[in-house]
Amino acid sequence: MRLRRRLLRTGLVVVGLSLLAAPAAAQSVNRAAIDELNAQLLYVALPLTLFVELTLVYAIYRFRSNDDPQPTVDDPALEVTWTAATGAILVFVGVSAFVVMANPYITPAAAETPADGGDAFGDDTEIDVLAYQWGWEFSYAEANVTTEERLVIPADENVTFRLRTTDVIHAIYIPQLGVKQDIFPGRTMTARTHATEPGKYRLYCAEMCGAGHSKMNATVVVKNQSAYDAWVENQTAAAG
Ligand SMILES: [Cu+2]
Repeated sequence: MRLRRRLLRTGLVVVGLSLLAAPAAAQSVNRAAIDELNAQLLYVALPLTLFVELTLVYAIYRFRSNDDPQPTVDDPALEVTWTAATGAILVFVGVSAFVVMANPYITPAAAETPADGGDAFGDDTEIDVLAYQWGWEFSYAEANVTTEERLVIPADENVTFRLRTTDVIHAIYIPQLGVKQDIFPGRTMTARTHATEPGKYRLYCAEMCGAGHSKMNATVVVKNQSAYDAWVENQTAAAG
C-alpha cells in the first residue's frame, strides 16, 4: 500500500516537472506549431509511459517470489484491445505530425505547386539566401541591399527565403524561428517563417559542409515593421 502511494507521488512529480519544463512562448508561427505538436505528443506519451512502467514495477513486486509459475493463457479480447489501442495512438501521432508537416510555413513546397511557381507567396517579404563555403549572404528583393552573416527580417510578416548554394549542400537552421531546410546545388529551395517576437536569434548551417562548417553561423535580427522599413531605407541610401 505504501509502495503504491510512493509510486503515485513519484508519477505526479514527473508530470509536474515536465509541465514546468514546457517551453516559453514561441517566437514564430512555425515554432508555435512545432511546440504544440511536441506538447500534444508528450501528453499522449507521458500517461502511457507511466502506465507501462507502473505495471512493470507492480508485476515485479507482486510476483517477486513465485515457486510455481504458470504459462499465460490466450486472451483474444485483450490482444485485440491492445492492438486496436496501439493502432489508434499511432494514427493520432501520424495525423498530428502530418498536419504540422503540411503547414505552409513548415513545408512551403507543399503549398507552392510548380504551376504557380512562387506566386503563392507573392505578398511575402522575399529574401534571397546564398550559402557558400563558409558563410551566408542575404539579398533583399524589395531593396538593392545585401548583407553578410546578418539576416534582418520584419516581425508579424510572412517572409519567404529563396535558398541557393554556390558549392556543396548546406542547410539553413534557425531553431527559435522553426526554420530548417537543406539547400541543394543547382536548385532553389524555399523556406518560410512568420516571426512574432522582435529580437536576435542564431542561424546555423545544419549540414556538415567542410572544414569551416562550424563557423558557418549568422545572426537573425527580427525588427518590428517600422524599424525594418527604416533599416531598409538606411541600407539603400548607404548603398546608393
Ligand atoms: Cu554549410
